[in-house]
Amino acid sequence: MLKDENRIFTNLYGMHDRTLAGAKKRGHWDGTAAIIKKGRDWIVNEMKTSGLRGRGGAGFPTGLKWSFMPKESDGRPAYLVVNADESEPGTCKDREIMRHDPHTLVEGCLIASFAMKAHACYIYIRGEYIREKEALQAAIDEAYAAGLVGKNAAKSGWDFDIYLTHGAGAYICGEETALIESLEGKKGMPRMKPPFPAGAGLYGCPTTVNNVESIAVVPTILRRGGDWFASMGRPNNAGTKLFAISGHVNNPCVVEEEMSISFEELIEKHCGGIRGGWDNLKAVIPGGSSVPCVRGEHMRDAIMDFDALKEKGSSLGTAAVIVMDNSVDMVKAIWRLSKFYKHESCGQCTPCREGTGWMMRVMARLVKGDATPDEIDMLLDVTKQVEGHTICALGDAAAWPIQGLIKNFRDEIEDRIKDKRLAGMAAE
Ligand code: L3W
Ligand code: SF4
Repeated sequence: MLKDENRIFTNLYGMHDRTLAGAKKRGHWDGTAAIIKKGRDWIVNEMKTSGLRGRGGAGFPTGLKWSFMPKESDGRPAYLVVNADESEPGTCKDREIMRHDPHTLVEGCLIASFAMKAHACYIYIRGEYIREKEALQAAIDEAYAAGLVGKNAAKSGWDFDIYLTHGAGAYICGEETALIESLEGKKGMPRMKPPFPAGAGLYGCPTTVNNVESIAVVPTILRRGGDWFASMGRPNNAGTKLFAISGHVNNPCVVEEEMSISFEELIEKHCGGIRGGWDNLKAVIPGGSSVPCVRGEHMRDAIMDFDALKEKGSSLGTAAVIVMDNSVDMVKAIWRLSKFYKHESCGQCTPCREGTGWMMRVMARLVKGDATPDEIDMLLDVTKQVEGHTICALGDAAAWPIQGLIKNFRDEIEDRIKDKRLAGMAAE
């Protein structure tokens, strides 16, 4: 359980002043120049010590990612790009940072950019985030007016500019290379990797793309030390984490907690329990819609971190915890997700373009019970043909929820096929 003194986001619920004056009162922008003057190697090493893993879904170690940026300049500028295109269904944690604690992000952008020799940072914010864009832009403007960014930012000797770019509502632009394409003014279509952005990213220049939460925690980690952050959670699963809990809990919320908190404690302490009690828990998608669901009875003792949820056959993803009670029609719920991925596929690679449509259509027939039992295995086989065979992770994201459904709720699909009355009810 997270102690109050270890909280990084002290204004997550907007109870305090989010302006620069309020942020400074809560300890932000304190000694920023002194941190920068400790130098790049110190910052990157401290980030490695912290054990911070990327908060955008993949959990890639942040310090390691920063260390991929070229040490010596070859004449190309370097860039930091912040992925604020928070679009994964269920995920609404970065939104709270940008609404209520935007200075944590602006200060983090300066320090992270310095560590990667970037004089410019681009924040790419989701098209639907209108108020969040206004709050973040206001924080950037305040930081410019106070000399915290711009020439000789925060009196650190480093010149630094920050630009906020508004997306247009495409989920795929949250994929880092599609985001870069969109920033360049092109259609948001993912690029093949490698090269990774650190080698050739924005305008072909060395670029690091990090999630909002990953960057917003940087100043506090460096003020308090990598060891402090690493002392929370478990080895390989360090620090504090924002969890966005939605669905059939009594009080859905976004909360900062210690990594590796148990699912039961997370739900009891912050959400007032499961709607109708624990016996009413049917399934949980623990990391945003892209990850497989887990049966309710297997979740109660679950540890909420990268390694433990992998052992449960799922993933921490973005820590968007979608709770479903016994009223949920699982087949229909997962069909709805397959419709989403079909809609958001950019269409440039065949297994995803054709596979998402194919999977959605078979799922629609399963909802109606209009299939034969052997088609369940055929559908599973198709998900395996899509998984790992596409340019970006959207193909995997479309395949995994269906794999989770078949693994955990095959009986429900079979019952629908056997008894069309159930399907009739589902179609209503
Ligand atoms: C250099 C290497 N860099 C990996 C970098 C890479 C990226 C990061 C993670 O997808 C997942 C996806 C969603 N040299 C490198 C390297 N990198 N190897 O590390 O890379 P990767 O490929 O593991 O993942 P990704 O392409 O970033 C992200 C899942 O997250 N997800 C969430 C999606 C939605 C949101 C949102 O709304 N905010 O994030 C949920 O599960 O399905 O699997 O930077 O360049 N050898
Ligand atoms: Fe586009 Fe899908 Fe291929 Fe990603 S996997 S590049 S979204 S078609």
